[in-house]
Amino acid sequence: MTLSDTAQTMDATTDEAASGDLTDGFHLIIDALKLNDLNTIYGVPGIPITDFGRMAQAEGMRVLSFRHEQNAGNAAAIAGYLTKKPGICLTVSAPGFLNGLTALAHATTNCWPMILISGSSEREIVDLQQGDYEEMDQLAVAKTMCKAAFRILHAEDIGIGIARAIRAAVSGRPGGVYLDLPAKLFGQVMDAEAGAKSLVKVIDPAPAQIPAPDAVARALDVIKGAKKPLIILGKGAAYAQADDDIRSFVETSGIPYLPMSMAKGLLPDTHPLSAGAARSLALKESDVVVMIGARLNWLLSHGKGKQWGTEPKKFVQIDIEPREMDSNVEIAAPLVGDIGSVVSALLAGMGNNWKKPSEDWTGVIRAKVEGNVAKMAPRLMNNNSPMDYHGALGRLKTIIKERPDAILVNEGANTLDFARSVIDMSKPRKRLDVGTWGVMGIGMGTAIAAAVETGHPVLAVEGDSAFGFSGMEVETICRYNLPVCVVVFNNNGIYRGTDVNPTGDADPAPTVFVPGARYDMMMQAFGGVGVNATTPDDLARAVNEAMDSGKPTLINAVIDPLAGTESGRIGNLNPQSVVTKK
Ligand code: OXT
Ligand code: ADP
Ligand code: MG
Repeated sequence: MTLSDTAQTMDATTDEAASGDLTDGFHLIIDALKLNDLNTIYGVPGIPITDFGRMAQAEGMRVLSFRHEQNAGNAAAIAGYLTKKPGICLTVSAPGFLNGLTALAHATTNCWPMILISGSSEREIVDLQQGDYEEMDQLAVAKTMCKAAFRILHAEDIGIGIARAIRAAVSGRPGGVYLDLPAKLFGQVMDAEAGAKSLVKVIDPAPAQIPAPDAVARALDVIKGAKKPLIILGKGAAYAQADDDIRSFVETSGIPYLPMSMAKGLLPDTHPLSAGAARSLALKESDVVVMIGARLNWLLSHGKGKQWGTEPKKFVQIDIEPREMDSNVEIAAPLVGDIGSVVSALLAGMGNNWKKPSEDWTGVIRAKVEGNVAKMAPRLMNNNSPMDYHGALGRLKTIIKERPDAILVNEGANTLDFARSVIDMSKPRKRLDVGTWGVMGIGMGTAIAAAVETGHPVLAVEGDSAFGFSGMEVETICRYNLPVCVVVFNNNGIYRGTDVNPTGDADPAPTVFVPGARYDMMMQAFGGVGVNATTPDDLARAVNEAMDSGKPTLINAVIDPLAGTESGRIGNLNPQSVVTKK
């Protein structure tokens, strides 16, 4: 079908719909999304959803086309995190669906609301496995990867189907939902008035979940009994958008807090109660730990072992998901409910005369924080060329401090781990990174959605390997003229760019890339600004210029290939054997 044929079909469809007589699947889906205030679609066009995308744009939705579905999916996932509404990703059947599925699983793993909508091929042919175009039983495949999966077969079910997908994504523990839309559904026609009546506006999609009063009293008792309490804030706390109550809880309780990576900025990292720069000490020495929207998974060594020291621990855990309790260790005081309701109930129960922890504890944490910060400070001032991580990140730390509304996207190994501890965040939900899976490839999709959803400038700090997973989306950034500045920390490889092939063959070692690559030229190819920076001062100048102008920019930051370490801070997770020869 040519473009003009398509336009004619669209006109005909629009005319009929406008006449008040008939509507169709295309329009019912658009109307159902808009009715529920879902106005942005991230996706990749193709059979059978090309016209749907065109019509959605014509009907006033923002439709952002990507170069690969995984990046569109990552955009939708982070849109869900930032807005508490499901981010929408739209793909074609089989391969497009599978490309989007990684992101759907990523959203589910991180507890972010997202809906992956994929067109699918003829049910009759797919189910008999007769070899249709892009044949796949997508619903069956998706079911294992997300929170819920639905298929809509009839136009009159579109309203209820989309309502069900929205509620499944955002209620309780948020997550990813798959919605299967067979090609035939789009063209199905029904009476327009009946169609309008069939749409559902979801009422109170994520109802408050009030904690039981005895659970609140139990938790306060446990906290009162602590000598060395610690609060751990996770990205669930950031997602909940209960920022004022969380800050009041920390300050009223006087308890030091440790932010997990994406919870940085919920309170400013420079807050006197932040234990971020005394992480090891705080985990080891604490006796009562209050978890708020964080899981005791690998990122917290499952709540046990060397990292947690020998001091006996009691855990208080606030989470909307009851099954999270006792997942790794015993939880002495489970508080099941939404973070906003639970924290305000705790605050009410604490009253005005709450006894703060003694200076013996908070003073030790404070001293460690100040010591670690002072130790790092001189390293951040260096102007070495080639750059090391500290010299480069020291400049970016200042830039983010001066621009507290900017959003920092961050992925890589060393690039991720150094940036997390060097760059202070001062506002909630401004640091977006690899999340629970430590997945590479979130960079450009995340940067695009952050710019689109918030309108704020975005600084994406990317390892050269990490960037490669979504690098083609710089064209998307240019196409939509988004205020995104990408800094590629180019150390010629994964972790370090110095490995050699021990056999002496011509093939390079598996972790090594083309040395001296010029990623800045990729941005120039699409009309954006590209800069090659070899000193921290050059880097600072180029980033400031990009953040001021809002022009799509990519800075190739030349980093010493020797500067990093294997796997950054998590090298201990690499399997070892006494037999292995390196
Ligand atoms: O208290 P102590 O003394 O312990 O000190 C701590 C803090 O107190 C202190 N600190 C501070 N000091 C001073 N000042 C300040 N402000 C301050 N703040 C903190 O610093 C230390 C460290 O603090 P931190 O970081 O909070 O603590 P710690 O102990 O590190 O915390 C533990 C963790 C586990 C919570 C933390 O490390 C963490 O969150 N880690 C996340 C790790 C992660 O997710 N990594 C990404 C995955 S790595 C690997 O898998 C990669 N791959 C494989 C691959 C992946 N992932 N995905 C896919 C789809 N395919 C393949 C690949 C390919 S990484 C990678 C590419 C890598 O190459 P790149 O080129 O992209 O990147 P480069 O490495 O740069 O080359
Ligand atoms: P981090 O990686 O920062 O430690 P996790 O992703 O492991 O954080 O944990 C987030 C937790 O927050 C999940 O267990 C999730 O169920 C929970 N959560 C998400 N939103 C809410 C909410 N509104 N109220 C309570 N808990 C929530
Ligand atoms: Mg690298």
